Amino acid sequence: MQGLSTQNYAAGISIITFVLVVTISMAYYQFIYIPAVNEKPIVAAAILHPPQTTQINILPGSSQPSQTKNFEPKQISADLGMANKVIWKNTDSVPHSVTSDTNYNDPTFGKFNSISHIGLVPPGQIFNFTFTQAGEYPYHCEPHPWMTGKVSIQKGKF
Ligand SMILES: [Cu+2]
Repeated sequence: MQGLSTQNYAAGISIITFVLVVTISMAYYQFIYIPAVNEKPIVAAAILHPPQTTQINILPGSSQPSQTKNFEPKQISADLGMANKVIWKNTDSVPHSVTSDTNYNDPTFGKFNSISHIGLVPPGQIFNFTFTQAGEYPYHCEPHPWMTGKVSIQKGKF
């Protein structure tokens, strides 16, 4: 009798342990794993890696307030899935930033601010940012706030 009761006890513990493990696994999957996977939006490949890019040059002499031509072109427009990846090339001899006026945060690529990614853009270097949502994105240079520009992203076929 003693042996049987110990066996029943062990079987009971095993079943309870099994049920607990299954419950915890399911809870983890449903409440932790799935929300974490869904946190970043699913974005079309053409938007993440558009076939073309849009280039903006930071012109020599941009750090002079008297010079009105700095980000060139000052305003650009591009379609999602076409050329929504924008590249700023610093052709000046001093560092500049590309900083959102509105502190815009792209759901996939994060802050629209070169300082958050690479810091100031050194002379001869580039900063690129891929916009995954249609909208108007005014920006400026942090050390030289008279330097301003605007990116407009259109929905295109998306
Ligand atoms: Cu600047």
